[in-house]
Amino acid sequence: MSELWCDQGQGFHPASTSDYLPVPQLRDLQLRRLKSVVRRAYDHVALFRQRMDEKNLTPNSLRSLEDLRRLPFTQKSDLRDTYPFGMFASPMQEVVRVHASSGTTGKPIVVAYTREDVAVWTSVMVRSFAACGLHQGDIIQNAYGYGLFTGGLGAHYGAESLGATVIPISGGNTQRQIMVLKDFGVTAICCTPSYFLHLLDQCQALGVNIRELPLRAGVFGAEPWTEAMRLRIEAESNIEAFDIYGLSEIIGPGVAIECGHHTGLHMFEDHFYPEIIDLETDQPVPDGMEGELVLTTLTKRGMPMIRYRTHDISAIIPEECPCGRTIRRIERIARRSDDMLIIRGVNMFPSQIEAALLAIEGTLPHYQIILSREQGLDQVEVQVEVTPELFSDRVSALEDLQTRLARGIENSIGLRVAVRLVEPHTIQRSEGKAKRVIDRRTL
Ligand code: DLL
Repeated sequence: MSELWCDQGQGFHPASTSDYLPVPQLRDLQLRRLKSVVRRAYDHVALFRQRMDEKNLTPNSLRSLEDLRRLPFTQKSDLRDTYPFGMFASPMQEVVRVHASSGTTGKPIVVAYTREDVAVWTSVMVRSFAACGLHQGDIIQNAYGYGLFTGGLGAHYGAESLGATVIPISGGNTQRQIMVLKDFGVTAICCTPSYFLHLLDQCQALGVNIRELPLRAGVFGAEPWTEAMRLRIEAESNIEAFDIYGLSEIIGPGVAIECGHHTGLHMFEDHFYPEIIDLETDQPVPDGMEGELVLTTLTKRGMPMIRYRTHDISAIIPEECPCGRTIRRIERIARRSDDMLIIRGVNMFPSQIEAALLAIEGTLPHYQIILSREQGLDQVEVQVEVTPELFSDRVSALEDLQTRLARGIENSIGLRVAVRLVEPHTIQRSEGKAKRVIDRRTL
């Protein structure tokens, strides 16, 4: 990893040579790294070796980047099935950090970083911030959550290494966020786009004119958002809004980022190799066509991921970007091919709510999850039918059930939700697949 740092008159700026490598050199580098990461996964991850053996493949089968398509996919369920550490390729002594993210059931998926992985992660976050025009002298309010979620620490290390001043405020406590935004001369903010909309609403309610503050950039990600949201954010706050993409399984934030042209997200493909596969056939599609994004980590040591199915829908943009970066762009991610929901930046699956409901007696397996947005904040209501016996019971029994369900769901997904108990047969039945989720979130 050779990151060139040079003084461009505004403090130290990462010139990020890796963003501008001549394409043949980049492909060479990718192939060399791919061979080495496949070897590492084969030697140290039993599940990967077994899948390769089943296909009669060895790391030596890989001669070109195109050969990648012959390799087996990795799925989120593989991480769940080998919970907690089964996909690690490094001994625990070399793992300096773990993070975790929601799986489809009660258990999270766990990801590992060696010291080298943290350094790579930091470098791609530095390159991300630089693509947003940030540098030493910027004051970055980092409102991504710190903890098992990768957002907080990922952005933190990157911002610090950039030479900027980081305010590690983490998520939540909107009044304090606004006070800091106002009083600390913040020039950039990192948070989910929906939380920023909430901040805008609250600024207005508190009579704070955000347009008069030095804030000039927002680095928004961890959930899908739209061009309409960007337009509203930029018009109301007079900042430039950048889309940042990433996922725990691959590294966290910093897999791809928009540059100032805002025409897709540049993938740091010297570290993460993208493929797009057809949703029906699972076969790679040509550049420009939409499909599921599949990612291979080229340099990860702690937990390499080979052909990881993100379930995020995107396309590779074949045209060169006017910014001159040679790393390719992907289309912004607007939807997924599975039923994962992202609520206030937290990932969850309806199956997690279902499991929490089924664990408690008195409910019927009929429920619906209703998502809405109030003052920019996602709200979740879980409507659940209760048994006829319970419904004719005392009010206190119903209240008690409601509390237990809310607690069970919160334990499972880590978010407080409103639970509404409804009479048997009130939730609309569907003739085919049950419609479990009604998403009324707009803007
Ligand atoms: O959300 C990492 C992250 C943190 C990215 C902060 C950006 C900023 P996970 O919690 O593992 O990791 O969730 C990953 O979130 O597969 C997408 O479905 C979704 N996602 C992340 N960024 C974007 C984005 C972090 N910019 C999952 N646009 C991914 C759309 C996004 N969806």
